[in-house]
Amino acid sequence: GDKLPLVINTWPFTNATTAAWNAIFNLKKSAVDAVEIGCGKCETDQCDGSVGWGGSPDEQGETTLDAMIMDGRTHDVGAVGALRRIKPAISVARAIMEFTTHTFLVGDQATAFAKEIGFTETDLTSNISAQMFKDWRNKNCQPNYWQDNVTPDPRTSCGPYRPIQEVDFEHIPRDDVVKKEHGVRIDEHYHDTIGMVVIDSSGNVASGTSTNGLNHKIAGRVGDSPIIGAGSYADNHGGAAATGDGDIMMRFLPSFYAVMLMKMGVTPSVAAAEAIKSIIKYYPNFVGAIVAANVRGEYGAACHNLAVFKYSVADPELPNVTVMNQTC
Ligand code: SD4
Repeated sequence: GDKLPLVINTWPFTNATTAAWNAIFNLKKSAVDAVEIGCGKCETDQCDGSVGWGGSPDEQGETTLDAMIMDGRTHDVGAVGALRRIKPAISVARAIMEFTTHTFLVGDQATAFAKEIGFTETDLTSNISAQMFKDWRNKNCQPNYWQDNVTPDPRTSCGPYRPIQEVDFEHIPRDDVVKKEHGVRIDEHYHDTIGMVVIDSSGNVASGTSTNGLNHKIAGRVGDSPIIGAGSYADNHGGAAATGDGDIMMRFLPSFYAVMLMKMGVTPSVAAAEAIKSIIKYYPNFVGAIVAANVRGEYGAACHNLAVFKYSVADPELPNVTVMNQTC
């Protein structure tokens, strides 16, 4: 049967899948439009608190956003990292792609660009992120400066903070350096980052990601999600998108690798598995997952250190937007 168009995205973010499917299938919009609409839906819904505003405060309490969008037909890309005070990160990424000759803008200057072209500046803090920040400070800051009336200096008073999950210290090269660890919190209950691939009925591929990154990251930290070939990648053979510990994943460009494997004729499932394998060879404790799809409309996923990785698919052969369970 007809396997295209196709929408596939990380996690059971089915509202996002539905929005992208409606765009590509019913409204006959482009694959790039569908990715923007799908990821944008997650930003508005604040999917699991890990996409969009009001989640994952950094160690100074601020939520910042990472996003990218890629048109596999032209290899045109727009990406934004550590975006501050602007909510629709995927649309800012799209605007960078459409309205500039640049590829990747970061931080305050990305905000300035977004404002210049009409996006509204707004606080990204929610009651939830404010509380998360407060709880984290209460647990980790020595001394308890805001209660003890000590000079507030979160940079020196709060670190190094504790990992939520044990990390692989084998790979830290120098004993005399204490690495600041972020809390890797990805599991079935913390579905982090939307990564989406959309393929239209003519085989045009687009991909994108949107996330607020990791809880209590050092301010200025940019994850894998906006990095081309890490967070996602698309060309005229297929597309892939990743979720998980971005500080590790970005060292391997897993989305690029999966797409290159598909280009050489490897199935999406095997390509995804190989991309994950390339990471765990070096980082066996890595937590993450990847989805992949080719222009024939075949798709697959792979994951590591998750009980099960759920992802969402819509295509003409499935009756509805469907949540798939990938075991690791
Ligand atoms: C990041 N990959 O910023 C994202 C977040 C994520 O599970 O997917 N966490 O590292």
